[in-house]
Amino acid sequence: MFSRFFSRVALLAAPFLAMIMVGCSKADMTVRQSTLDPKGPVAQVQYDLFMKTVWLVVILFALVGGLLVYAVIKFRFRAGDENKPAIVEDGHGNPLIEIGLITASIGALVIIAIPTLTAIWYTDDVPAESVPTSKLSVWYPRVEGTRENYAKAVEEQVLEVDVIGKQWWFRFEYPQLGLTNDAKHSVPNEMVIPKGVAVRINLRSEDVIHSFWVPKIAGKVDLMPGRKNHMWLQARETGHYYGQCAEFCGDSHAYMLFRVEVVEPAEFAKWVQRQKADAAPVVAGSKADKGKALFAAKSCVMCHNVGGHFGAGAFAPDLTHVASRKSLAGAWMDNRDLKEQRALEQKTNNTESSVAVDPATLKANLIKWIGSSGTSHDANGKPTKDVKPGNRMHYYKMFNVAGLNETKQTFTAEELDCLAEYLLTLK
Ligand code: HEC
Ligand SMILES: [Cu+2]
Repeated sequence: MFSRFFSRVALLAAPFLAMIMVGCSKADMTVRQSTLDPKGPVAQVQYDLFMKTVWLVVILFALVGGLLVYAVIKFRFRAGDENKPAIVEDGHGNPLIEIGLITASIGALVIIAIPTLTAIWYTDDVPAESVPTSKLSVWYPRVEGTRENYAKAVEEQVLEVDVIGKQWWFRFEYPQLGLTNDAKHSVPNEMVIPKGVAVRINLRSEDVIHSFWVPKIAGKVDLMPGRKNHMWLQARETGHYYGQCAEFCGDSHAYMLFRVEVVEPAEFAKWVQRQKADAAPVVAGSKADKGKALFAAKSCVMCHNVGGHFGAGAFAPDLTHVASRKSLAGAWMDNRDLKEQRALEQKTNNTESSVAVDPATLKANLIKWIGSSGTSHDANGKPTKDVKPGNRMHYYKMFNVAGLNETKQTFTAEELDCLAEYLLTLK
């Protein structure tokens, strides 16, 4: 009766188990955020540690489970056992076995501790702004390869990126390159880094605690208000990587994403030049020109910077190059043609390959984003769903700024069209 029950359960469970196992499959490279597909030394070290621990635990499980099964079978109840005493008299046991088990347990812990500590130190060994060569770690190279490579990387190549967490988007600044919010050149949502270069990341928050995590490259370290945290990362291959805030931070935490674009060093240099350039003038009398006027009239300038056009806003994402980015609104909205993107991913069998921005999708996203508001109501009087609940753009009330409330949901379709046309010129 029992065995029939169990075999039924097993029969039912098998397909589910198989499905779960498919989720673990390393062969499916189309998983966008996977710690099992490391693409940089920090993620690699963490992955290696994970695998070492898993194998040790599998061996222990087989050993202990095997002994248990052996004991159950060997000492099972047999015919004729009725006359034996039900409970075996308590004895002290075997001191040799006891000491042996304790020693083996300590041994297993030590075996796990060595790679764990090594990995922690490695992950934690953030390159300083300028480290004297004598202080470099000798026994674990930061850069894959030789110690010389490591020394060279630290001396010549360390790129510094400040990551600032906001509810609910990330801002990236490159202090060495003059791309900062103070200089009116900061980069929201998408961190661009050169391939193979060690990147020192300084983490700050302007409101609550957030956490920085790019599963395929590195993570995760918290961004704390009133404190600077540090981490480092390096990417082995060029591509488009998916990141996410990994610490609950309020309404739209689940929509607080970001991207890391890893490019060839030469392309990175070009990118930096483009970021430093101001927006081009718009054609007088065009839709974009009308949009630009609306940008000032509808208070957008209060919060947003557009280099060369408007320079007051420092609170919200810098829009000087908004049309060149593949994502919007904390990377929650994707500006690529997603059908094309999916096809490319399937063809190349990885999610790091990326198609370019699709202007039509970008325009639709802009209109949807600017036009939506959590305080709008549908025909039945129910609040409409916002693109990002609680976001700091549509819920102006938070700032107690007189007059800002009135700019809510008062866009005509034509106004939205003009605003979008204007933003599309900001490449
Ligand atoms: C009260 C400040 C504020 C005002 C006013 C404001 N925004 Fe925003 N805007 C934000 C914030 C904050 C975000 C980021 C929201 C998020 O991702 O959570 C944002 C995001 C955006 C984005 C997406 C940018 C990106 O790269 O992700 C666009 C485009 C944008 N706003 C356009 C506008 C336009 C057009 C106006 C005027 C109609 C406007 N904003 C007015 C605060 C403001
Ligand atoms: Cu968060």
